[in-house]
Amino acid sequence: MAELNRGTAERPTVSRNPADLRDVVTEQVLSDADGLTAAARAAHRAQSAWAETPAPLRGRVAQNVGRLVAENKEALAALITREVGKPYGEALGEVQEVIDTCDFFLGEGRRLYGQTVPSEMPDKQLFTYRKPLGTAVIITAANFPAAVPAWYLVPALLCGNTVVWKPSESAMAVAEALFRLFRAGGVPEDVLRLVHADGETTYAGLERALTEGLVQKIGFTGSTAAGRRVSELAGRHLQSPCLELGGKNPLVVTDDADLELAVQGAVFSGFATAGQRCTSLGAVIAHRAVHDEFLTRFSAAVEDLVVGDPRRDEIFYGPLIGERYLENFRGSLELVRPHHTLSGSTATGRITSESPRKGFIGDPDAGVYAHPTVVAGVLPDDELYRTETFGPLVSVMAYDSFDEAVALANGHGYGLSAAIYTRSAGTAFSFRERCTAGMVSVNNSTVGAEAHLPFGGNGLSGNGSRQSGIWVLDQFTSWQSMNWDYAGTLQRAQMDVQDI
Ligand code: UN1
Repeated sequence: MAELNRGTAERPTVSRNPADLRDVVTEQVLSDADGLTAAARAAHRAQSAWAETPAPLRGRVAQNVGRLVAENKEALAALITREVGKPYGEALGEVQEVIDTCDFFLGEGRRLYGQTVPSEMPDKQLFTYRKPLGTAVIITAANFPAAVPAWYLVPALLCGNTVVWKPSESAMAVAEALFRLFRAGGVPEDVLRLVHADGETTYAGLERALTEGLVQKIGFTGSTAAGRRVSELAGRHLQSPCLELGGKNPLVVTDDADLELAVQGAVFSGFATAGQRCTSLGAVIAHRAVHDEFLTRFSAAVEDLVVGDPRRDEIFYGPLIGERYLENFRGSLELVRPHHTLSGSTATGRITSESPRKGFIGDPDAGVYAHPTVVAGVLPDDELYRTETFGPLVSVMAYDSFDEAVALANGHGYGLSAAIYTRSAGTAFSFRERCTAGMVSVNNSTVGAEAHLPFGGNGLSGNGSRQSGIWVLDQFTSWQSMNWDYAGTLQRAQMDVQDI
């Protein structure tokens, strides 16, 4: 991997408002590889003092951060809307998710429980302790520029790790704002370092930092391809990263489903955040008996969606995060085949004044807006079936037997989120059991996971690591056991155990 050693020089870069590309939201200097390694070195040096800070005090820092984020909720949400085009209502929800994460972990500072464990022998005590790992490098994406970083940062810091955070270049202003709130909440300098860098520089700086023993954990949210590289890099240093990658999340509609509810769930799953969630709906898998009716109602609901200026309450979704995301969406449209029925989109996928959309609010030419698209007639051999589209595009497929529905729900290789709409409890439980996704919803959308449940996927969606809730503690601590023998004579495990 020769390119890993390249590392470009420091240079300024801007992030733009995707609803108005003339609006420069922030200009920041991108670090070179040495800058990232230096940040890891500083964080590494600060780690033992932070680990010695009593955990309840680290919990209080989480409490402070949560309070400050709550006090700045509207401003932070408005910045998310401006920088990544997320509708303001959704952006408020995202900031709430940061607050919820702080709420959850502030109490954990007073727990971080270990265990007392019975011994095979008398006069001997066994204990377990959670130990921080050291320094974590956290690399995050632009679609959830505040909530997903908080999922990593809050527990990593609470557990006594120091952190270098490398946010997306499309969300640098939100990162700066959130970073300032962490610092104001009492996170000392060097305990949390913020570094802006491009992808190649990040790999190069990270590889050096790993080689120097400065980094003990990588947390990565982004594409499966990039996650694979991160994983290979970490693996060479015998580390297992926390990965949150792509999805091709299915939504099964059975023949006994409440079709209206299923339509609402599919619309929200597929088109909220313009389909740019890792949990966004990839394909509806509808029983053939209800397929046509579902498709008619779903297409009509999608046709009625209002797209436009993300600051306006009336819109369902705003622009894509940036121009690169529109390019990616156009690539997805190239996967449409003659046997598919395409509705909604145009050849370019882009909403402009020349390729308008009824109900559009705002200036379509100023921003990067994409048409909502439904592709019917998708078959398991189609590339579209197994490709994450990360934009407002939903495939619709038909199934005949439950076995076939399960096979289609699992067969693309991703395993993040899945939903089933059914009135039968047995069908729902059986789907849960046979589905390989890390998260399953019944009569609810594939998106919208709550901040205190384990979040994460399997297969192409990740390596089984989980974020959120209590489970994330296992990502940022390792278990240390202690045995304490007070017999006064040598007691040999296995050998001196009395039989009964
Ligand atoms: C993501 O898309 O990376 O479940 C995270 C949800 C949100 C988080 C999504 N709570 O939709």
